Amino acid sequence: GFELIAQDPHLGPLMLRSLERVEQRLAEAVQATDQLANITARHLLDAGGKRVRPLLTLLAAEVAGHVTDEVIEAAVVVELTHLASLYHDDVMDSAPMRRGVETAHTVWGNTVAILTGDMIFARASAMVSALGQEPLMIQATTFERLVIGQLQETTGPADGEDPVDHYLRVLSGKTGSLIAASGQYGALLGGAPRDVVDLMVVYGEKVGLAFQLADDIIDLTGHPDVSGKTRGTDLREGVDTLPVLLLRRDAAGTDPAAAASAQEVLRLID
Ligand code: GRG
Repeated sequence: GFELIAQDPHLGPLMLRSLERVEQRLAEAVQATDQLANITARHLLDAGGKRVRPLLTLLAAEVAGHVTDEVIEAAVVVELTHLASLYHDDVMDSAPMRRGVETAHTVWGNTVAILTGDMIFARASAMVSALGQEPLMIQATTFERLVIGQLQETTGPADGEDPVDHYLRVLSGKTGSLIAASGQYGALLGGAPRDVVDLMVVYGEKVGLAFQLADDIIDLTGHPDVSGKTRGTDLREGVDTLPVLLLRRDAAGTDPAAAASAQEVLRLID
């Protein structure tokens, strides 16, 4: 996908230029008055990341109309929100590595990591408030959905709920919501008609699903040198991602060959 966009004679240079502006604004946005916060907030930002969400905001804006200064600000808001959630997520998952570096809580402890996430989230809120009432509402809804998705992952399926349905519900909250918001901001601020802005929610959910599936498979099979993360964090934390849930379903199913091979893999995992 990235390569296709980069090769496009109009979109390629425009996206590269716009992403450079986003990067510049991100660096400014994490500057803090406190000496330690200044270091901890840059820690994960400087470590890399694909910037998928800002790219989606920029693309949605360009398709809808134009990449304006407000669109750049919104692209910064989605990456800041993502960044804040990563600081918190790594504490909750006790993850040792992210983006190829030690996680903030490993270096400075849980309290500093959580407060760093809070500060970055506050910066995102301040920036989005300058974009108007509707972006503010999108931000509030997205934050709530992120938090609820994360909470539901912790609490597990409701009574009688199919584990795969629960997985998809969690995923929609913790990954789909922000990807959907990234498209919504871009379409809205780029000048798209209402139905296109609303369609971004549907689109974001689908991209979020594809994205999280890839992330889950990387957790199982990815090489740390490529993914920047240690392998098997979900398994160690007892989080059953979709590949494992489908194995469990096969293992208990009626097809003997599928059940036997699923049971064999599960023996290695459990
Ligand atoms: C403080 C905003 C805030 C939220 C608190 C912790 C939490 C609630 C939500 C967790 C949401 C979360 C971290 C979901 C995982 C999403 C995911 C697929 C992350 C990986 O995204 P990539 O691949 O990472 O885009 P890079 O490093 O490339 O940016």
